[in-house]
Amino acid sequence: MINTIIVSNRLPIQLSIEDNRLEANPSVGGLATGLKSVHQRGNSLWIGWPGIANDDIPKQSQKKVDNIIKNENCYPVYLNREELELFYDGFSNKTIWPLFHYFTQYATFEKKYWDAYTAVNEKYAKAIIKNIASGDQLWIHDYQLLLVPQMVKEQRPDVQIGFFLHIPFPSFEVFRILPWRNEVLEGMLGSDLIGFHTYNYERHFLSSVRRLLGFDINFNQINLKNRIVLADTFPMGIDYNRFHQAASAQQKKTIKDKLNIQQELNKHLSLNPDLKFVLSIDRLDYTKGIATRLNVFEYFLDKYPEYQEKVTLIMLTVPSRSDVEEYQLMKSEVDELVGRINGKYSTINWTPVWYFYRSLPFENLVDLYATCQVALLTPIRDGMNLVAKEYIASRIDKKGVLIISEMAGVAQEMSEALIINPNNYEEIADALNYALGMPEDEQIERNSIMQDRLKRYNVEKWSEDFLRALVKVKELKNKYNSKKITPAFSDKFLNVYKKSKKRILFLDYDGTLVGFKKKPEDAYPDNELYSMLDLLARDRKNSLVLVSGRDKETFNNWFGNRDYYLIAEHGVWMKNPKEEWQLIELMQTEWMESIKPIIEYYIDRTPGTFMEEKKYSLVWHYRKADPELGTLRANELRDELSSFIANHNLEILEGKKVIEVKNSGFNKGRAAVRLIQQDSYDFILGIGDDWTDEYLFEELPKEALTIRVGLHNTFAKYNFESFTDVRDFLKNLSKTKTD
Ligand code: GDG
Repeated sequence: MINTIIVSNRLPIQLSIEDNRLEANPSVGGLATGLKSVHQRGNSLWIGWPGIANDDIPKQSQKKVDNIIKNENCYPVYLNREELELFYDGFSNKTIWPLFHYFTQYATFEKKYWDAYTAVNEKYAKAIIKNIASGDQLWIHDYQLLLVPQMVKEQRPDVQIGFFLHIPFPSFEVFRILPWRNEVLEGMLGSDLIGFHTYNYERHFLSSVRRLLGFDINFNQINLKNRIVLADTFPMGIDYNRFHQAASAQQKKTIKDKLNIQQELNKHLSLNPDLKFVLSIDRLDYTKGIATRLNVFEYFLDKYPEYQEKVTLIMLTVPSRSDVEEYQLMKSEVDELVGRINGKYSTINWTPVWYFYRSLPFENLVDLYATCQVALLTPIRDGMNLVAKEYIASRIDKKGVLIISEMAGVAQEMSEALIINPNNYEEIADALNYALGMPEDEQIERNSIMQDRLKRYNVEKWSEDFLRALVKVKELKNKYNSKKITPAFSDKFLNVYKKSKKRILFLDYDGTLVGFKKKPEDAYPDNELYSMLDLLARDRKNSLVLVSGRDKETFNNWFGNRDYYLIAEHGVWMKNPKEEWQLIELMQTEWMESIKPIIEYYIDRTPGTFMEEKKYSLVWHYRKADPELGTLRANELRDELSSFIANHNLEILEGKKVIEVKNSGFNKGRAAVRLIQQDSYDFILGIGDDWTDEYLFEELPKEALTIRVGLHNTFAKYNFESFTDVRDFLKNLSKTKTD
């Protein structure tokens, strides 16, 4: 049975010591509530911090604490006060949280916070290693644990690791501010699957990976040297039935059984039947836009005075991070604003804002959701915002209006809500006015669509989807791994090589024998490579062929005096050892004058790109360009060229960060076949790294040993991870004493 190990900063139970008594309560918050259902399904262990500093746990209570945690199928990571201050209040909440929510002015960058963050992430990784068994699935959550995936992967490469980020991933321009940006990305890339609430967060993440670490990205697949990581979007759902059924049960209660808050609300409604309630619920956090919301409410009462004495804003604000200075300042600001608005407008029968600064039991929350005609949720930034979903789920009669900020992830899914810009007073005031007057059938129509979706894509479905995708990544990995050359395979090939009598070795150059450099001319051969190739070429049983798209002049400078066969410009030119170059394909060149201006136009518009003019082809290089602009322009250029090439017997080759236009009908494969036909060989090897080498793999006879460098879909039979593997392999071949 596959076990799922959930890891989050906090456990779903929150321990505290009240009057010397140990209390255990369920944790509040989106993540804890959301994942509870996954955890309750069984076969799951939850690793996290139990909510109390270990210096505060009395010695005599330790056993009891351990037992409570164990009974909940949890495993504790105990943290002391200092760790909590530096790791949690510090790096997590004073660095990552503000930065990822675009509040750069609040982000602090302190080395001591970073060091503590790294050390505490190590602690979590250790706890995971201790508990994990082969075949288990690991699901790590959120911004406090960004380094854990890599820490675990290094020790347990066999374990499938999923990571989900519950907050936004900011745009590259904001993320790059972080001094430890590369370490954070590398930490996350220890995962096999990385999930985000919205496509925008995923896009920003991929863009940072591309720009900062330079990995190749194919759609949402990141090709690391030896692994593949997938990034994907999984908008988190809620436990729809729990809210819907609770709301329905509350509604059925007799008046005297109803909870106190509900009785109070009902009392007000009976005294003032026209009174409408607008609800807002959030943790007290600067990202939630609470002060702005109050200011807008004041503006609304001025702009639409007819609503005075008719609308009350019920504001439930849950205390949060009250040790952090920004939060204390915000609390004072909100207190003051509520006081000012109530002071300005209150009448004997009406208070404009009811302000609760505490957390309420679940049933009260549901009562508020079910009773308030409007939910006004205006975060400045919010990863998702589950309150919006919970509000809609709790509307038994399908009435009620949701006003939601476009800056919350949830707005991407709930397009039937009234969507506002949280900084636009006018728009919010007007939306509130519209919501309060919205005809009931319109409310029902909007909410029915949203309810259906929430019911379908609930939290269970969300977690199933994520975990299923994690299994899929494993299948993808297996597909690539099955082609990976293991030491045992390598020995087998060496043996065949040793026994063979006549061999031909086709080796691509760039990316296969040497790594990529920003300027193509810098990727020249080193002495080690020369000696190895010389050794191979000296063996009288070998024909060593370097086959490349490179221009003939460069190839001649580097290898012209060696005893190698050379194929240049994708098979236009060929040179036998000690002979002159021969043109093996007759080529037209008139087309070049028409293509050059097109490429030049792209060079002017794309900084960092340049043209390489070969005798029979033109190449546009964009390796040094901004990666996203480069890819975009490459697509545009390809489109623009396609209409031209069709009429001129030309073709476009797309290599690694290059677009090459050449005459059609010749390629590396054809050139190779020409050589093979001249003799009979009992060992044929072809190694290449990009798709122009696919011609070679396709054309070589079936019995050939074909190897592609990097993890790609390929005609080749095997894979090497990088050019260093090719070198190791060839080194072994070159040292093999043959009979
Ligand atoms: C992060 C992201 C993302 C609130 N007050 C009370 C209470 N709650 C519950 C709500 C809801 C949860 O807390 C709040 O969920 P949010 O989605 O607003 O956000 P966060 O917990 O801050 O967390 C956020 C989320 O992760 C999930 O990925 O949506 O963007 O910041 O479930 O019901 N529950 C009770 N009493 C309260 O007073 N019982």
